[in-house]
Amino acid sequence: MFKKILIANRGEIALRIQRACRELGVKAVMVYSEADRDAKYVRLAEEAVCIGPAASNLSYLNMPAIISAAEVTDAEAIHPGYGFLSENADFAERVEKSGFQFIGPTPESIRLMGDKVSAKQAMIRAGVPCVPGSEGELPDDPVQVRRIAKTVGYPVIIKAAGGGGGRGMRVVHTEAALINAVTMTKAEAGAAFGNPAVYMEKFLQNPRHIEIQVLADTFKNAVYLGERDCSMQRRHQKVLEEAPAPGINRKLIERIGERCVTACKKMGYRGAGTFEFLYEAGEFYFIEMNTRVQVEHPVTEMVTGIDIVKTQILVAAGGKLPFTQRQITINGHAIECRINAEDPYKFTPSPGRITTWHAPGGPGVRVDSHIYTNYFVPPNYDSMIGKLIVHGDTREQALARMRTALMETAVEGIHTNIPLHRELMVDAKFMAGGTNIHYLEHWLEQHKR
Ligand code: MV4
Repeated sequence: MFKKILIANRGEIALRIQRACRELGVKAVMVYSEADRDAKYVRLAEEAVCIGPAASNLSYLNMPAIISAAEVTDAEAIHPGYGFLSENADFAERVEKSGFQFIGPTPESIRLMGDKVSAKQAMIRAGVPCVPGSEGELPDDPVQVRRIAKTVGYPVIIKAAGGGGGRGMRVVHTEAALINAVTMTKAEAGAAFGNPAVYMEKFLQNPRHIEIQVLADTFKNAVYLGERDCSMQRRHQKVLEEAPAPGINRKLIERIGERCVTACKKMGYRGAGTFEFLYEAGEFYFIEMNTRVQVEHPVTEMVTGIDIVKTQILVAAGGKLPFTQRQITINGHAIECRINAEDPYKFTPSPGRITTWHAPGGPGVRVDSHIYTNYFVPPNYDSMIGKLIVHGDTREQALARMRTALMETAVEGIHTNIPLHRELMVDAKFMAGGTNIHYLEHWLEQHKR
């Protein structure tokens, strides 16, 4: 095991990784920006290095500053968390060229999955079901593009190879609108991602967003830890997640999970990863793979009892996965509500000083947050200030526990989206389970105030 690792992130995930380090007996070096110097996890750390001013591009995205911090503190490995540099293949490469272990997959895996066209091709080769569409990048010839769209069938969606997470895509309903949409998406993709390549898929109208968590070691062992339902989202920002996904056939999930495992083994995948699928009419369609630990990893931890962050560190240190697929079982149900510093209905950010913080508790309640009374939420970063996770024997019990936990939670001094979560937990359609990716946006439209 490593003696010391550097945590190249901030906020709740920095604290989450620090906790995993303590359990493993690994020393953690925290890096922080000037805006985060008072953070509790920085104060609690044995070592902390300021890497620059508040602006992310000068601190948490500053590769030389982070690598220098690892050098001066004699850390052996770097955990990137999520966001920031976590899926930057060049960073992973620079970390390893500087003699540190990157706690994540190889730069090659990150690059392969970062290009959504090569990712899809790798999945097709591994037998992972994908959305029907162009096999690879769209050609320049408009005649061929029209022919592909005709075969796929309208509506289609044009997506940038360099995009992902909802960036660089366009839905096309008619042949008349096709070529212009392709031209526009290519131009935007070239400007935004430095890669004008686009591909085409059948546009699924009412899917759910279901993702499969995997873990792999460097000895060709890989497992899947079941699925998460992340359909409750607004503008590609997940609002809450749960595991397992309500109403989906377990045998089908097992078959898809096995394909994900096969894909991991084929590409020599290492560490934690997530296969994102759209699920519609009883079928799974791969869309993207995330090569990092995700915000919503706790719901999987709660239903499997597996510590994903500890396992990331273990396999990065050259350890074997400490469990086999047969030993992994899904127990009960977990729900996570993301707590954001924002207006609950207008969604405008609400940074500032937290004057009161009362955390909930009781059986099956977990709080992943770095906040405290008198904490100042800086305006420079994402508005998520923590996550409230509950576990129950059944979905109904988890819902009941979440309602109680949300009732007990008090945040004063800033606005949060807790009132929105309180309403969603008593919404009849959400309570029934299985709402699709459009449900929350429609709900918000109807509950305008
Ligand atoms: C799609 C789709 C429908 N059909 N692809 C958006 C984020 C990116 N990861 C992929 N996205 C979508 N791809 C096909 N072929 C609908 C979406 C989509 C979506 C997907 C997951 C979660 C929320 C979403 C919200 C709008 C659109």
